[in-house]
Amino acid sequence: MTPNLLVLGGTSEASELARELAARGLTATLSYAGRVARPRRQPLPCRVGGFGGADGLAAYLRDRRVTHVIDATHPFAAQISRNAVIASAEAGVPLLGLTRPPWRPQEGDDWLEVPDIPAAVAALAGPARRVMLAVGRQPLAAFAEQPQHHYLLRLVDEPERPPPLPDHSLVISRGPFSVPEDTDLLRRHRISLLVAKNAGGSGAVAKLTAARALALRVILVARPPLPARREVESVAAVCAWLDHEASAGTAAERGV
Ligand code: 3Y8
Ligand code: NAP
Repeated sequence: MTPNLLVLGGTSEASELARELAARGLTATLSYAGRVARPRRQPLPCRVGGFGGADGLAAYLRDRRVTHVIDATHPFAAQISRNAVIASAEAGVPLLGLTRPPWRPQEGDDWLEVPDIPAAVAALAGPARRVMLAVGRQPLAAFAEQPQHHYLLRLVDEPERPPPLPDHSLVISRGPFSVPEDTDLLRRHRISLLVAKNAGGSGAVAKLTAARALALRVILVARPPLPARREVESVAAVCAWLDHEASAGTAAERGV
């Protein structure tokens, strides 16, 4: 059975996997939700937009005769990951998650770990401070509950309407980010508190390294729970799984 892979993308790991699959000449499609105006160019054919829930994704897998799904989406993209578990089971297509471990506190870190965005908002109660929100665009509205702060917002695209925070400044920048640029950003904006998601990985860790060096407090939002599924943490492990699948498939075709 010739592999026909679907990679659910939107992360540095997905881009690294796309390069490896293209180098191997494998038939694969990279899928984006369509959250940003100009997603990174990829060496694989891309599709952009939702599937229409788990049923829509199952239909896509059947109609396109997808042989394997690799969920390389972000740890906070819980809905698509839940849909992928349901749809791959419904369509009888093997699923593998490609993820990264959460960041763990190191010597010198001053972290307040909270379970979700509402808890991060609640933790901002108190006198006005200069706060960097490095959580993207989607969760911003929740922080309107704490309007007393000056917020530094980092977004991928210019927002269509001003964020609902009375006192804010905007930085339009997509990662991956570097420690020097994040240190300079925090210093220039006199930030005293950073809010971030525990995304893990290398693409967004610079701000935490910078915060440690500047002895800034970090409110770190824990990732949402994901359904049980087979998971790996490297592109090499994905390729090993695909090689195993291929040899198992060949053996089955030979009836051994
Ligand atoms: C559309 C596709 C690559 C992938 C790069 C990674 C690294 C840079 C760091 C900060 C944190 C944040 C945000 C972030 C990072 C990588 C990775 C990562 C965080 C792109 C991309 C898409 C998105 C969607 C976007 C979200 C937003 C989140 C910005 C491409 C650039 C904050 C997550 O405006 C919006 O609607 C933005 C939405 C989901 C979170 C949010 O809730 O707003 N990512 N990010 C994907 C799609 O359409 O399917 O253009 O490459 C991908 C990347 N973003 O190949 O180089 O792997 O983690 N993305 C967070 O971690 O908190 C920025 O500012 O420090
Ligand atoms: P989400 O909340 O888990 O998913 C919401 C809906 O968006 C899904 O049900 C699906 O729509 C669609 N969708 C999400 N990812 C998709 C993909 N890769 N391909 C096709 N459809 C997708 O997703 P999210 O948190 O908004 O993340 C969206 C994208 O941004 C993902 O690619 C993710 O990897 C990337 N990203 C997210 C974050 C983050 O902080 N959440 C950070 C970095 C990158 P249907 O139900 O219609 O199928």
